Amino acid sequence: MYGPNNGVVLYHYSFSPVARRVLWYLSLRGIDYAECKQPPVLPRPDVATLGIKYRRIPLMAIGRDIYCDSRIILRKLEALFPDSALSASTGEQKAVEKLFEIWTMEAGLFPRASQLIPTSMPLLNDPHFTKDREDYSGRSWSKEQIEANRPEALASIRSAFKVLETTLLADGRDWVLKTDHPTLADIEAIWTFDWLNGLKGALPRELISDKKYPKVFAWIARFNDALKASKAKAPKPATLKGDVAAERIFNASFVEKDLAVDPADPLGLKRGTEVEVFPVDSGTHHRDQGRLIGLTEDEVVLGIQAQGKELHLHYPRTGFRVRAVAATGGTPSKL
Ligand SMILES: N[C@@H](CCC(=O)N[C@@H](CS)C(=O)NCC(=O)O)C(=O)O
Repeated sequence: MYGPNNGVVLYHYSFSPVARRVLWYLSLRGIDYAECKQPPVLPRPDVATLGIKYRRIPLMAIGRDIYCDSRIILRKLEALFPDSALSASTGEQKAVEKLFEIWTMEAGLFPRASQLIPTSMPLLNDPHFTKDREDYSGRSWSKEQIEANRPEALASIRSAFKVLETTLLADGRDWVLKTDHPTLADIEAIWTFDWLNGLKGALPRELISDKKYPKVFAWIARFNDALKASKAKAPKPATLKGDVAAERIFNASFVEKDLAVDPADPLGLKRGTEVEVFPVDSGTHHRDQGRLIGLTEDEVVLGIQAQGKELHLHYPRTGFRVRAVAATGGTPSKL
């Protein structure tokens, strides 16, 4: 479907906890895909060659449509590969899945967790890395600052462990929606906890361990076992160099053909208007500019030109700002 390896090219690096959300999804579904491995810091010429300024990881192409942000990537994989999708079925379950997404991303659990990266980690001793992350996050990555943030971050993360232990997982269920297999709701819920558990030195075990939160730790272990089993069965991804990936994308067809700009959208933007789109939480200085071709309750789509061809860039609505290029003079309010 949609071309070789299903037309899917995932741009990522393996230690990105956000990219793992997508890797896990692809494994659990057994979807064949290609990957284009990226360095953990800028520059990323493979992405620049596509004319994309958005700097975060992961990015995913399906055909000639490119999805920026793991939240929209997961939603689109569910919609474009609907057989045996991992999504919840009832309204109540869908609400749980969505609230986990909001809790971990927008409500700040992951940014809190990233304040627990141990200062002994080699990357935090690499000025190239810390400078890059200061550009990305807009905050200081000095060791002093990280140490100063740690107690509050730890309090916040410990309380998140307690929430899971004492609510959904309290009745001993295997998966958060009481299913017989992990679903997208488990992915939405688990990734920050799993990342911290695997990050040596992030969690002081006298405070946060399988003794204190046995159900959460058992769930993490169960999830990793399920992943291992599904990975063994899933097709092995094709690894593409940047030029091959770009050629594949430029030669593909658009998988989404019915794009429209909602005439009742509160921003009042018209189809074809030149706009810029950028995230407001991190990586905010890296802004794409192009023609507005889609705007709905939950998605923004830009048409951009690169190497003489058109690409469609899709972003979630939440956490992103879209505004007409001519009207960028004013100071936008903070979301
Ligand atoms: N809301 C975004 C968050 C993406 C994000 O924070 N990605 C991190 C990697 S885990 C990143 O891009 N860090 C800076 C970089 O790699 O350039 C998403 O869901 O994709």
